[in-house]
Amino acid sequence: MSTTTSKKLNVKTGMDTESIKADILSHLRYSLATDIETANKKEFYKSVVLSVMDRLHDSWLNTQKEYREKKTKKIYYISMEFLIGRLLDNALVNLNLEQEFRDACKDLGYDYEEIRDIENDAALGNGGLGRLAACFLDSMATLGLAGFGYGIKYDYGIFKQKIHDGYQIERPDDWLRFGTPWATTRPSVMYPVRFYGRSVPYTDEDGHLRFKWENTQHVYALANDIPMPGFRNGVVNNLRLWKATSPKSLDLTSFNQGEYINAVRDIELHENISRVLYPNDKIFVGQELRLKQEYFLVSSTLQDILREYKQQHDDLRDLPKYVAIQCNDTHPNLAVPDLMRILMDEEGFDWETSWDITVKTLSYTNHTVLPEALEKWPVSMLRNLLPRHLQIIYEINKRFINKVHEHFGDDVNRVRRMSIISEGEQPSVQMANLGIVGTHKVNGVAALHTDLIKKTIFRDFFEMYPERFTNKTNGITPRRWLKQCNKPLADLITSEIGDSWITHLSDLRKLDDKVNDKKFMKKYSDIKQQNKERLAAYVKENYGFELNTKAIFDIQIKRIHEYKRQLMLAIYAAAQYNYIKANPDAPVVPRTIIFAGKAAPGYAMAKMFIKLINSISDKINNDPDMEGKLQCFFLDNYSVTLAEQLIPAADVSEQISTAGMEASGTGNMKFALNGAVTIGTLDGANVEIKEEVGDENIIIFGLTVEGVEELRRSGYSSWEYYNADKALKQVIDQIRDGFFEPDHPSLFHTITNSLLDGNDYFLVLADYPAYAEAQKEVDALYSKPDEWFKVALYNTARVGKFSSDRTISDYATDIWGCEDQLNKGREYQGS
Ligand code: GPV
Repeated sequence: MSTTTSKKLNVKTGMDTESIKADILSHLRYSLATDIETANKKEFYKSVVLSVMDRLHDSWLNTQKEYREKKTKKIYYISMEFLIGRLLDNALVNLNLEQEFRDACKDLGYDYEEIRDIENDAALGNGGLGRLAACFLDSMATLGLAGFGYGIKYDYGIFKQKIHDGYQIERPDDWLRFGTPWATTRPSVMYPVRFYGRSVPYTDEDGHLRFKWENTQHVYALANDIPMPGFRNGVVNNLRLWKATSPKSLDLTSFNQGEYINAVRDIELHENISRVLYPNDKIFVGQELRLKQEYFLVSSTLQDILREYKQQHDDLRDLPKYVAIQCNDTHPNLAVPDLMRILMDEEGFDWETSWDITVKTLSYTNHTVLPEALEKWPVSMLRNLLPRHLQIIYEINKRFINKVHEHFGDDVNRVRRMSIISEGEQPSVQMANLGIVGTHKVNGVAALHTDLIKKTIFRDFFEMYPERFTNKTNGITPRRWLKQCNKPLADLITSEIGDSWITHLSDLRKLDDKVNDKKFMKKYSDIKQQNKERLAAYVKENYGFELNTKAIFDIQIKRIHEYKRQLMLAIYAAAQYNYIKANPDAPVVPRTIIFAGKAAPGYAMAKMFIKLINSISDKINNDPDMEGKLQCFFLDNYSVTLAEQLIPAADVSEQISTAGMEASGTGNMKFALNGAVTIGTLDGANVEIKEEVGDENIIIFGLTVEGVEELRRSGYSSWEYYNADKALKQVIDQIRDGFFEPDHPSLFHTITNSLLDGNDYFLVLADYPAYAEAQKEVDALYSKPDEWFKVALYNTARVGKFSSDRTISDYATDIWGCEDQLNKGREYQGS
C-alpha cells in the first residue's frame, strides 16, 4: 500500500468544524508539505479544497457504484465548453457545510471570503452555451440522473480581458498555473485518438466488403475528473475533461542528440490539441486545430462510453436502451460518423444495424439561427484528417438523398439545400444537417427559437422529420444563481416560505402573496439596496470609481455582439447625457449604466463598441453636470464570478437583441430571479418570461420577429429613422464627428457607417424610439418605489419555470428516455 493511500485512510472526514480543521491542517502538512505557520493563502485554499474533496469522494464512488449495480441508463452531455466558474461555494452549499468550513477557516486565522476569492474561475467556455452546460450538470446531479459531462481540459480558458485606453486587450488565462485541486487525473483512463491515414477496403471472412482505417497518427486523451455534487442528496456525478498527451513509448534509444531534442519537441505539438479554448462566439472559423479538438473530444468520449457499456452489457444493439448522448451544438456531431465507424469497422455490424443504434443513441441541440455560426468543414480538410469519417459521411448523405427523393420527388433545389455535403468551389460538410439526419431528436432552446428553426434554417428537414424537432426552453440552476450569489435574498425567502424552492423553484409562487406585506417588502427592497452597496464597494476597491447607489442600476452583461445591441444602450446613455446638458434643471431619475462582456479577438466591430462605450463613459463620468444623475461604466473581464456579484445588484436587466436573433438567453432568467425588471424585445426566452411574470411586470418594446421581416421586406431605410428622431440623430452625429473622441474624430466611422450607409442590419435605429420610450417607463416606475418593488417581486416569484431542473426533466422525458430516474433521485427533505 502506498504511503498516500495509508495516509488518506487516516484522514477524518467528519462533518463538524473540529474534524474539518484537523483535515485542513493535515493536508497542509501531508499533501502540501507545509504548515499553518508558513503556508501562504494559496496553500491554505488548496488544503481547504482537498478537505472538501475528502467529503465528496465516498459519495462520488458510491454514486458510480450504484449506477453500475442498477444498470442505470447513462446520459452523456458532450460539449466543447463548460463554463463552470468557481467550485468551492457550490460544493459547500451542496454538502451543507458552509458554516462549518467558515468556522474552520476562522479558527485557523483565515477569512473564508478571502480564501474563496483565491480560486480561479474554470472559464472553459465563451458564454451562454458553456454556462448552460454547467447549469445542466448541477441539475442532473440534483435530480439524481446518471448524467456525465464530457469536455476538454484546456490549459487556457477564455482569455482575460483588460481595458487599455478604452480598448480591449486579450491576455492568456493561465488558470492552471498552480494546478487545480478539483481535478483528479486518472492514468487508468486514457485512449488513443487517431488522425490522418487512409481508409483501406478488404473482404472479411463472410465475403463482405469492409474498411480499415490505417497508417494513422495518434495522440492520447487522458481523463481528468471533476466531481459534480447534487444538492444535499448524496449524489456526485462526474465531469470528465480530456487532456491531450503524446504517445508514451517514443523509442529514443537510437536517436542522436538532435533527433532526441526534436522528438521531445514533438510532444508539445501533440499536447497542443488541448491547449486553448477558441474564443469565438457564434462565428465559425474553419481552423484545423479546432477540428482536431472536436474529434479529440468525440473519439475519446465514445471510447470511454463504449468501454463502460461493455463492462455491464453484452449486446451493443441495446446501446440506446442504456445510453443517451446529447451533443451540445454541432461541435460534437462527428459522433455520428465515429459511432458508425466503431460499430461497423470494429464491432462488425452492418450499415443498417449501426445506423439504427447511432440515430437512437444520439441527439443534438441547436443554439442559434445565425448563419455565420453554422459549422461547415471543408471536405478537403476532413479527407486529410479523418478520411474514413469522410467516406462514411458520403455514404450517409447518399442514402439520405435517396430518402429525400422518395419523400419529395425530384426537387433539385430542395436536395441541394438538404445535402450534408454542399457542393461548389469548396465543398464542405454541413454539421447541422449531419446532426439532424444522424440523430433522433433536435431541439431548440426556447419556444420562439424552436418555431424559428422549424420555419427557417431547418424547414426542409422539419417537413421530412417533424417528429424529430422538439423545444427545450433553457434554464439556470437556482443553487448558484440565487442561493449562492444572493444569500440575503435566499435567506429571506426561506424564512418566509421554507426552502423547498431550492429544488422546486416554482414554489417561489408563494411569494406572490407577499406584495402587500409591508414588512416583507421593506426587507426585500433593503436587500436590493444592500447588494447595490456591496457591488459599489467592489467597484470602488478595484477601479477607484464610486457608483451612485441611489441610482437605477441598469445592467447589460453578455458577450459583445452586434445582434445583442449593446450599441443601443450606449446611444441611450449618450442621449441622456445630451438631455441633462440641455436641461440642467429638469428633474431626472438617476441612472447608473453598467456594461461588461468580452468581444471575440477577431471581431473588429464588437471591439469598437467597447471603445465607444468607454469613450462615452469618460465623457459622462468626467462631467460635473452629470453628478447624481448619470453614470456609465464598463467593467473588464466579465466572468461567472463577476456575474454572481452584478446580477443580485441589478434593478434593470437589458435584454435588447434584434427580434429573432437571440436563441434564448439565460442571463435574462438570472436577473429576473434576483428581482431585476427586464427591458427587452420579444426575443428568445424573453417571450416566455413575459408569459410567466405577466405583461405588467416586464417592459417590452420594439419590433417583433414578424415586424422585423415585414420592415425588411418593405424596404428598410435607416436614414429615415436617423432623420426622424432628433435625439438619436444628435448622438449619431456626435459619434461620427468625434465628440466622444476628439483626438481621433474619425475613430467610430466603422460604427456610424454600418448604421447609415450600411443600412443598420440589426435595426438599432428602427427600434431606438421605442426603446427610449420604454426607458421612460422604467424611470416612471422607479419613481414609485412601492410599485417598482412589487414588479420586482413578481419577477422573483414567477420565474420558477426557468430552473434548469425543469429543463433537464424535460430532456429526460422527451429525449433521453430516462424519466424513470427522475422520481428516484434521493429527494432533499429540508435542512
Ligand atoms: I451557436 N450561444 C452561445 O453562447 N454560443 C454559441 O456559439 C452559440 C449559442 C448561446 C445563445 O446565443 C443563447 O441565446 C443561448 O441562451 C445559449 O447559447 C444557450 O442555449
